[in-house]
Amino acid sequence: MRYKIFTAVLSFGLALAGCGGNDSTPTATSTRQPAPTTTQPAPSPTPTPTPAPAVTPVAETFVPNANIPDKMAFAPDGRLFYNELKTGNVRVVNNGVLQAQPFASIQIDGSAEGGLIGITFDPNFSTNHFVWVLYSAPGGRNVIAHFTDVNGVGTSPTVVFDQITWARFHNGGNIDFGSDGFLYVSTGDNEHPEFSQDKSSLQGKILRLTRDGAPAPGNPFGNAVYAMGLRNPFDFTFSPITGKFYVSENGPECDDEVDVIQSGGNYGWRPGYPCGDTDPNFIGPMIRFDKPIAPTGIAIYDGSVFPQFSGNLFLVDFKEGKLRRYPLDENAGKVSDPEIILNGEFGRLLDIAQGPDGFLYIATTSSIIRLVPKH
Ligand SMILES: [Ca+2]
Ligand SMILES: [Ca+2]
Repeated sequence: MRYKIFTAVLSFGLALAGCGGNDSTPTATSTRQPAPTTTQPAPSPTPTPTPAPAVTPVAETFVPNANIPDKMAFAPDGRLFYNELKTGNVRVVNNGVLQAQPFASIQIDGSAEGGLIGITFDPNFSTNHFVWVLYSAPGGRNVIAHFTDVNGVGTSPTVVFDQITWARFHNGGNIDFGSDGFLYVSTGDNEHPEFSQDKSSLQGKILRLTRDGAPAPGNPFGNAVYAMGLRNPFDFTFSPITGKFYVSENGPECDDEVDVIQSGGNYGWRPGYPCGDTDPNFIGPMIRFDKPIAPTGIAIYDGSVFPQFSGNLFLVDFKEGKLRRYPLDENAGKVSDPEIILNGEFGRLLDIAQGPDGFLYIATTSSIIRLVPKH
């Protein structure tokens, strides 16, 4: 079977306005000035930092047939793992080839928004070979477990945490380790906004756990909860530059958001939530969308392949199939207007991740594509 590889050429405006070049020739030439009587060294021109030229990206197919690849993660050795949302299979792409045998086949409840929803690698993967997953198990719980990677096969499944409930809708979520070595989890409110404001509920939250599934030391409320007031936080990422924590939050018929998460923060989702909320008792979003886009995957770029992307925040969405690139000022906690890189031509989008090769990988509902330099 031949795979049809297609390439969509994307148009980009050069973001190099104001590059003045190396103007090292002095131009002041007044003839009335006396010639200097002493010889002074010419002031050395201040070197003008020259931004690396922009590299035009093009989208190409990487995995042509993928079965709802809900979340992706790169292993430290460069393999791409992804979750098939509704089959419970964790799949592996090794050197560009999708492996026939799944890494793991997990028994899930894939009804409504349930399924295999989270994946990450243990920070100590090189020694313990743990691949961590979050999935909706039969019986109504979202379960965190790890498998041990033995030559591309997941062995020794071990459930670490099974106290998150899942509901047909507003199911969250993802898992990942922070630079503090603890495991973070995003959870949906299960269509109960009051859960999001209840510190004792694990729903509508960011959780922070030890590898054994205990509340991490230093958590703000003395339990597993790290941050609260969320509705349906699909994905999150830690900035590879600052470690700051960004989450994609799905609002009601308004106020899809990107939030910057801090310990003990309350992000405002609650019963009677007003669209465009500005209540100062809650932490407002860094990005807010008036109309629903259903934000999904989120990533911050620190690769060198596309110099003009450095430090930018990337967000994909389910409703419009857009890939947005935001210039991001992490210190100010602000973004500038986005550039739309993909605009629905690949259908709904689920996740985005930077590969070890510096390319950007994007999960659609039926494939994995990637942005590579145009040749
Ligand atoms: Ca909010
Ligand atoms: Ca992701």
